[in-house]
Amino acid sequence: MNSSKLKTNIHGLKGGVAVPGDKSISHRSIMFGAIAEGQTRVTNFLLGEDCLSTIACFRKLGVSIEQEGDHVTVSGTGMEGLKEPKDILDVGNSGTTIRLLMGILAGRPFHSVLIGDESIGNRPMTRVTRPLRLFGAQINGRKNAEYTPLAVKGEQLSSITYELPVASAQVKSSLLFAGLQAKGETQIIEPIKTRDHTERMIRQFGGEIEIDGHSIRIQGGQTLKGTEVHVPGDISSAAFFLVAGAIVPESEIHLKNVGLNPTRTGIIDVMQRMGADISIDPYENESEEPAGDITIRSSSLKGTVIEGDLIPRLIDEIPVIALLATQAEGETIIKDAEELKVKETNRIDTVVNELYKLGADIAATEDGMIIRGKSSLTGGKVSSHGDHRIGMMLAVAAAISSGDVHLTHKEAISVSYPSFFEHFESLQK
Ligand code: SPQ
Repeated sequence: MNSSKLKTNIHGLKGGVAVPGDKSISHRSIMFGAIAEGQTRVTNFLLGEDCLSTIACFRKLGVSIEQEGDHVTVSGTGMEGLKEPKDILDVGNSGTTIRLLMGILAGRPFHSVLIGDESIGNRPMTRVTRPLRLFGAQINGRKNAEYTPLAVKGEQLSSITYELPVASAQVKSSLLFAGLQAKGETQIIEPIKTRDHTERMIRQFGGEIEIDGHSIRIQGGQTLKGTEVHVPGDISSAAFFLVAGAIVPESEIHLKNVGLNPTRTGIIDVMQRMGADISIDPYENESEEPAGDITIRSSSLKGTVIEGDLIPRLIDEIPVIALLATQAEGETIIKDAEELKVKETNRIDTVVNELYKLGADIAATEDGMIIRGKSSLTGGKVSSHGDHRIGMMLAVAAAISSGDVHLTHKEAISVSYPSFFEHFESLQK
């Protein structure tokens, strides 16, 4: 197997990085652009493989999408204008694409088949296929539509009231897309608040949505209008440099235009609680999605407990927070995070196993992990297991390792951050 030797023993990361556009917002900009009437212009679109899969799927649904660098123009067809795809819709590695797309297809009067890569084939889909069937959609697939390949035959949908059994922005968003097409008012109740990009975008595209605590109501039959979407930098990508800046000695990193939506900033709260030296300079603009600049400097850190309502606000950052915790004095406990088991990999197992190989004192629990610091990472042979976030976390771990670190499946990083190594190296000069 091909493995890459990563840079180790790094000191003094210095400089600035503008991380690429937010993945969640980029996906949604294409989806809303497609189902809206008129043109949508997107700037700072993420050119990661996942978002390119979303573009490819909507082209197959008859939507004209032009892309020039990170500028994308979507010629919206309106919900009614989507066409039956003549080919299979391949979502690649993207859970967001398949789950949200199913909510749109559930109400379209045609037949479509969805597949993805090996990782997608192991990720649970009943969380969306069950409620979409309650709306009236016909969905078939392996193990009673738990796994891909999935076949969707859209129907005229009837609204539902649905309490989400798991805190998931993907499930919520999928049901909001179905609710937009259903007769009457749909109500969705979240157990814990999750990222709210879909709700914000419905308003941005001229739609109406009522949010009252954990309850969301949407009327079916609304027409959305194309608009301009400026995608802020992805805080989930910035997270790797936030942690690198905190743990690589003598570092100072400036991160520009990072999305600061409060449903995503759990990592900042946790890092501040652990003693990180972070300063935030929020932009004063009217945009739907808040953003700003962040500066991080290395500092000493202490362990903490991460649990409950905080988990959905930092779910994708847990792999790199686990690395951060290896460099904090004392114990860090991460709990209530069972959802990590159904990501691109089982992220409890992959984080624990790979960091353990590098010398960390880390153990898995039923719903998270326990990390004891501060430990010296000594190096070893590790793998991303095809998971972009594990790959980038290991590259940052290598930076503080004393011995050689060899990484296999480094290519997975292109899913969300194709220029990651270029940006990381620019801070090492
Ligand atoms: O799209 P995908 O593959 O599910 O990507 C991940 C990631 O790490 O990039 C999760 F593995 O992000 C999800 C996130 O975990 C993106 C997302 C969204 O855009 O709505 C929501 C979260 O997933 P979930 O299952 O909690 O709704």
